[in-house]
Amino acid sequence: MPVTSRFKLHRRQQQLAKHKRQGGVVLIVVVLAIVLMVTLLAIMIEDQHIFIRRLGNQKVAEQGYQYSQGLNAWAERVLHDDANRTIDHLGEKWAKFGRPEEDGNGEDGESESFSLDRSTVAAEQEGKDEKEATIDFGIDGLEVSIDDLQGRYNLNNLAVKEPQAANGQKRIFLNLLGLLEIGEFDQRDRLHGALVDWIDENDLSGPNGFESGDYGSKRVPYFAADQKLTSIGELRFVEGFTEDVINTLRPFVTVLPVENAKININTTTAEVLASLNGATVTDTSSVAGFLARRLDPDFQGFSQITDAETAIIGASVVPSQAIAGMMQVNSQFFQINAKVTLGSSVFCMESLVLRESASADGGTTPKVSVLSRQHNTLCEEQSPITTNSDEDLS
Ligand SMILES: [Ca+2]
Ligand SMILES: [Ca+2]
Repeated sequence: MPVTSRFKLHRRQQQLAKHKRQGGVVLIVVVLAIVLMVTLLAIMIEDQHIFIRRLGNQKVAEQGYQYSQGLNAWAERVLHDDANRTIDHLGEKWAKFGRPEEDGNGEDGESESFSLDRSTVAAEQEGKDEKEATIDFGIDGLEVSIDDLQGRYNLNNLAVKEPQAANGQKRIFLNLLGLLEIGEFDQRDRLHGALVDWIDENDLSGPNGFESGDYGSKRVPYFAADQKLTSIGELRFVEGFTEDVINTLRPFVTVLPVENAKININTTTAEVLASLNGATVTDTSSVAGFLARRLDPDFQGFSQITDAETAIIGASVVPSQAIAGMMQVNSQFFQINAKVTLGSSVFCMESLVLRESASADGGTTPKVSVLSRQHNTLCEEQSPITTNSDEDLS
């Protein structure tokens, strides 16, 4: 074979080998590119899922908020339309609003009007057998109720500065702790001292007090609020107020933006009413007996406080009087509780509202105004005391 041909053959063999190598590299590149694409695609799909989920959550939160707003507006209207603002009792429409009536057998009856499915009602009214088509709003449950906050003791009353009034509030608070069996004698004094120091504007520790200097030496230091409480939950920061203490107190106390809130004897409990005694209270039976009059089906609300004063005097073994100026027969502060259930999500809203009494000159009826609002996505239980039933008093 001539030299030229051998050289050509050798060159072709080299080119073939080169092509083979290049083919291998291309294959690896293609495989890598496919792997990369699949990975990117998987990440994009995952991102898309998260995005869709987030959109869903936002929609539920927004829907829950809007429905809660609607329930609030409805409840405000019910409070506004209460014909008699001089007497407020548990037989009135606002107190029954959203709460199922008992059917006489001790079992809950139908709730008044919370179904959006009007077809059954319409069919019954028109004697039709067939159900009409209904719109699915995607709502599993709408719950709303109104609590009278003046059935509870306002902890911010302890902020009052005038010495005689402050002593009266201290007596009420200690009586309430005693009746609820919270702590021993000296522990109750410490709870009172710590709470007063938490609320008062100064930084001087009072008797049994606990001020910013004391909170500052804790492992995680903080300052005392030195202002009125804004929520019951804030008590967790006050020295001595353990979870047990707070949970026991919760149904009987409230925090209102005033320091002179009176108790409505038409909606309160025996424990709170008996606490309004100038001496140490030992027995709530006289007060419970008085409040049992509310069970009368024809009860129209107590219109004056003299009998309540007599019952309170009977709650103490030593001669004593009811704390002056702490009772009334109507209320200005209410709480509207709204709960919306959308599938597996719940949305709760609690609004503190002020409804002023109508002026004596018969001028325009003051409207109901929202003072504060809390969204509670965990829907923690806020056990109300102003229920329809007074059974626990009997
Ligand atoms: Ca009323
Ligand atoms: Ca203080």
